[in-house]
Amino acid sequence: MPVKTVFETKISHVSILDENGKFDAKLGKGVIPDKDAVALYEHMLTCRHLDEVAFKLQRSGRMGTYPENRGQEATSLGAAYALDKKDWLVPCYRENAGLFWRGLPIEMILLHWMGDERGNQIDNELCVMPLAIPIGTQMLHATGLAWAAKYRKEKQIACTFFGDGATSEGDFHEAANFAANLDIPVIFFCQNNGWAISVPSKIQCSAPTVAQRGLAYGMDCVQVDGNDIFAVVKVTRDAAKLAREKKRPTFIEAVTYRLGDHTTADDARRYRDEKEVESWKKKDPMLRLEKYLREKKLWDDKKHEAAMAKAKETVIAAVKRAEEIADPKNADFFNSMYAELPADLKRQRDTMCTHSLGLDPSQLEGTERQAVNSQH
Ligand SMILES: Cc1ncc(C[n+]2csc(CCOP(=O)(O)OP(=O)(O)O)c2C)c(N)n1
Ligand SMILES: [Mg+2]
Repeated sequence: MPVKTVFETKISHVSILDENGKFDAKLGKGVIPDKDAVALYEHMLTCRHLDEVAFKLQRSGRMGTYPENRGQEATSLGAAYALDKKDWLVPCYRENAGLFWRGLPIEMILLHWMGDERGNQIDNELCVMPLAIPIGTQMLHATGLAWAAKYRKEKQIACTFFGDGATSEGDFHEAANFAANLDIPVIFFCQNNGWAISVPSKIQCSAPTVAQRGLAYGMDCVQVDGNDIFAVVKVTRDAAKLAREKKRPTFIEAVTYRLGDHTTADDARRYRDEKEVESWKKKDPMLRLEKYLREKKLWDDKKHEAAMAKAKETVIAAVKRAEEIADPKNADFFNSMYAELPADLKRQRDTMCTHSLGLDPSQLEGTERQAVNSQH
């Protein structure tokens, strides 16, 4: 019995606007109309300015940890632009551009990183899930949301964002297996930014592409230049069509780079070569889009100045709104946890006697409890 090949495959890499500003007219035809390209660039300017401001807020003690998005703006933005307003966006924590495009108010993200849970209480109409800090959990949530939509015979699909590192989590493999085998209309959008904090993606995944991790589960897989918003829009549209019409999941690997530190709690100079960062600065998604717009006479210095002024105004106003919201009460963190609070937690809330405040509620009895009650 001769040895025969039972399976062979290839992974396509899609690029339309390359790092030198060269545009593939055939592949890129009609992907983003001029007016929208300008709006998307203006949006990126605001997001990048927010990064600068958030960094300063953290350094001056006005915000907790913050993860810069710098360099990755084209990924979530391209995807959010390509999807329908009713499709679920299920993020991790570096998708500001896509979430704001959908309509999430900037102050919600600021509140989140200021440690205020109300930043996660997102208007249901936006179809945006709260940021997921535990790596990988959101892929299961997205699969469940898309499964529910299919069950209800709705057109809605889900798109979940995660990093290269997250594809090593069990949650990814469970979600991918479930989605592929049960025909679930979900897009797995991986942002391969080269690093999972200090772990390079080459160590994280020894296969030549991260995309092929999805292949193992039998779903369509594609790699895209994640710093090329045209290509991101195209592959997301294709994936959305497949999800809507055939109820099939797609794995998109968007190759990008985080130009900043992992978060404000990190110093990337300790583990990565400055030369690598410099080489990626040349591939910045904003640089090439700006070049494209200028060549088409859709952008000039005057427009840039006006857009920057507007971006600054927008960000300052959002910071003001976030900082003006009164601090939450201690008891509030019990309120959004359960539909009906269990008796022991209710007792903790009502007496404000909790382990997290350094008080042991089990030690609290009779008159002592009344004393604590009267203090609050
Ligand atoms: C379950 C879990 N394990 C570990 C961490 C700590 N942690 C935070 S970010 C991160 C790296 C994630 O890398 P990647 O998925 O590539 O995302 P990136 O930040 O590069 O976008 C880790 C290990 C966490 N938040 N959750
Ligand atoms: Mg990463």
